[in-house]
Amino acid sequence: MKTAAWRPSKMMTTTTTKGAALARGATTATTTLARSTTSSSVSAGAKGSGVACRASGKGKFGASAAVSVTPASTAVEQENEVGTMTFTTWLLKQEMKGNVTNEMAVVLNSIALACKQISSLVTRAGLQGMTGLAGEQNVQGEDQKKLDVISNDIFSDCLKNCGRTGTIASEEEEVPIAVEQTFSGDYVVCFDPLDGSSNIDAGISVGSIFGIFEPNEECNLEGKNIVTESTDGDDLDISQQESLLHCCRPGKDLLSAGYVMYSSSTVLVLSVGDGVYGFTLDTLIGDFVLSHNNIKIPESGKIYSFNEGNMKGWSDGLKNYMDFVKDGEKPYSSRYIGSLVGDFHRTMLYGGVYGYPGDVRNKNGKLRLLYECAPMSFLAEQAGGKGSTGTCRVLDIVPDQVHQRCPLFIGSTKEVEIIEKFLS
Ligand code: FDP
Repeated sequence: MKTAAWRPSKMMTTTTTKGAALARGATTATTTLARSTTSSSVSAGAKGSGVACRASGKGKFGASAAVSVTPASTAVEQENEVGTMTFTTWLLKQEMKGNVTNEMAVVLNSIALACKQISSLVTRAGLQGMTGLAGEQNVQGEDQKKLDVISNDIFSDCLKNCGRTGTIASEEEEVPIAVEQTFSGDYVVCFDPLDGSSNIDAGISVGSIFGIFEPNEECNLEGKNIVTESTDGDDLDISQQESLLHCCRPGKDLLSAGYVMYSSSTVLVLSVGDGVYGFTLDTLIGDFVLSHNNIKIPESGKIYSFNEGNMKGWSDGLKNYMDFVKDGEKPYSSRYIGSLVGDFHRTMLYGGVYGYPGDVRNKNGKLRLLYECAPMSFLAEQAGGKGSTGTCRVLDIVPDQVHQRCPLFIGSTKEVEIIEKFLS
């Protein structure tokens, strides 16, 4: 692929940088990009028909999407893309490689749009009276912050309005929702719109996390081990049960997963099943720009990230591990923000291990499988690391509840394996 073919045309730059383009939704941006690419190098699916490029399997899509793709960029060309390639352009490139459908690109663009809006709110929360509690509790019995509620609305609206999302499941909603506005694609998106929100009022990093599945074609409830009532004990109707079935899938079925960290900069990190890429929000142009090319977690790293205040309730094996990391000539360093996205992002870049174990009171710990542990484990594996419950691979767990919790040890492969040994 000649680099020139990928340079944003004037038209693309205008479309993706104007705030108005954001409000109009991701569809416009994607189709404009598709049109501005040399037609000889784009398959029918990538040109925006949205039909030829239907999902056909995990992480890779129909051969039609890849038919006329030219050879991969050289390492040097990829390096040149850092700091210049926008997220939308990158998505188009993934489409041409056959890694995403046209429809999936629209969904991902709508998530990027939601996260830009949330980023802006997080930055100004202290000035605009958006700190503090909303006065309600979410389904997990946790106090909802005002920004939790607003972020959930933004995330849900963007996903619904893009017309390519069939089912959404949010940390803030009791049951998954079937999206009426869906036009095609019907992707299933599980998300936590604002993770780590207990940190907001202190201005500490928070984040959004998401995972995307194909719609479950075998959405037949018969014989499926699915809960038929909500956490409040209300019966779920058939549509709600089907939505649940769409979401209750093992992480290994994810097509894409990612997070956005709202910190000193806003960073979108995601995988579409072909490595992990990071994009930093350039607030001057209002767009995410490639900043982390093909992230790989260091194989080992002497940083451990646990809430040691909970140690009293941990297993003996884990207590022994805590002694191990403090032992020896060069003990490990302890780093714990208490905000999963921030702690995981550091682990991705510097190596080490993040853990939220079960304890005597909560044997599955605190973190939620579908929109915390599974997406992060998908990213960890894509970056050459590991996500484990201590005894098994997180991505193999098939949930039977949307808000199911799971112990998590994640990060550098060697470090996670050391913990597994202590726990075996
Ligand atoms: P929060 O409660 O602030 O939303 O699962 C949510 C989470 O934050 C994670 O982001 C964070 O890693 C963890 O909880 C922190 O839990 P502890 O306060 O128990 O350490």
